[in-house]
Amino acid sequence: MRKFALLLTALALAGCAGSSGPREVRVAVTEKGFEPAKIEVAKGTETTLVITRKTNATCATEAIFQETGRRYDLPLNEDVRILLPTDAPVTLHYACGMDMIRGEIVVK
Ligand SMILES: [Cu+2]
Repeated sequence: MRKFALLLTALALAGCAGSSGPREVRVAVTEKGFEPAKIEVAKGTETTLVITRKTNATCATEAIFQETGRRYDLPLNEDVRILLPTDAPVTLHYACGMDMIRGEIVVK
């Protein structure tokens, strides 16, 4: 979490080549589940969710999104990129195939 904040700061300081391309938010799959389990995203900002599974120790080898009905395989140590619908306020719920390990994205 702290590392992420520092990265954002670094990008801001670098004046980063601007707002080309979608913003990225990252979620890791660890022994604790989806981390962070809850993410807030600004409405109207094109945002890509990047999920990276970093453990074989849980059953979260896929993510199923309740609101969109989409299912994504999560291969170990590979970034899975998902463009989020951000045009309207919504809470997107996603979970492993058994609906045991859960996460959510709040667009507001
Ligand atoms: Cu599960």
